Amino acid sequence: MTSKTLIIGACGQIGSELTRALREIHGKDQVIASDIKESNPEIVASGPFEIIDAKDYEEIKHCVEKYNVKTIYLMAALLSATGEKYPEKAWDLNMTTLFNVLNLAKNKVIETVFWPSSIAVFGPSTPKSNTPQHTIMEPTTVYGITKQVGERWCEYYHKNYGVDVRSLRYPGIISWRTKPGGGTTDYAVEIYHKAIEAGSYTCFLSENTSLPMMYMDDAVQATLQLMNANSADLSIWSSYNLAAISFTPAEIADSIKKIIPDFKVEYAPDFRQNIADSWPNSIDDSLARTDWNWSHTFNLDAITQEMLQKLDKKALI
Ligand code: AKB
Repeated sequence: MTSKTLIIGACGQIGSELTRALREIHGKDQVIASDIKESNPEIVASGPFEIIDAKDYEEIKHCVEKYNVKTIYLMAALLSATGEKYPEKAWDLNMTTLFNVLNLAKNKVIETVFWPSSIAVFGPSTPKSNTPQHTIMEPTTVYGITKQVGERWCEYYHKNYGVDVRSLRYPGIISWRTKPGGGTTDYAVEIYHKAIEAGSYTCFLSENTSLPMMYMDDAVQATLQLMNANSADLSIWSSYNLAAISFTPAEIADSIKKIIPDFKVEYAPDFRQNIADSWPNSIDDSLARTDWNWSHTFNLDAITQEMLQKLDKKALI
């Protein structure tokens, strides 16, 4: 039996796209999708799917043994905004699932792990522009704390137990197929949906809040590139800085207005403004670019064109 890949959190925004991409590359039966419930009918129908509570080590192990899984992508997490509403739940989910997967690798049940980190590892004392890989990290959100601590554990498991765990500090990810849930950068997806559905949007961040962002196709590409890289070429075993573009809500609105001239945006910042203000506005990802040849493709106008075109088609189906 050939070795397989398991995606935990396969119904979510990034997990669903990774499942789709990996199934296209390796064949649908090579990639096992799993989640706590069947919330993405397309993913459930497009190959093997298992309900797994990733907080339960034995449940993951059972699935791994059933399918001969050697690689796990752990994409389940509570994000920054939801994490602030349920701090203990965020800590429990984000850390327990990470330990379960790291321990499966430590115990040689699996060989390789991908675990996403985030720009949320940074905080108000971090240099805001062109934020370096190694810098002050004092995150103020529970989500950011779990990502920062998780990075330390990834590096610890690599150095002390030889675990091959790879990670990226994702910026805000923009995609049309599956909506994000519970993040601070979600506005940059919502705005496209509302532009098509209503011609107007009330943004929960202020107009000049600049944040690092990336189109989903670039994020999937980066993830697969890192996972395919030769381990000898990797200099970071905590999590790589990763960047594409940065923009503000006003800039994304202007980009949309080039295609929908009557589009209207209002600004009503809420608790997520504080979170956004604590994060960098641009990221230095030169190590990713030199270690494994990362480069992004999509700029803001290219993202806007794709998003509006795809969402418009989706609305018509
Ligand atoms: C969030 O906004 O919480 C996430 C992230 C930047 O990790 N999209």
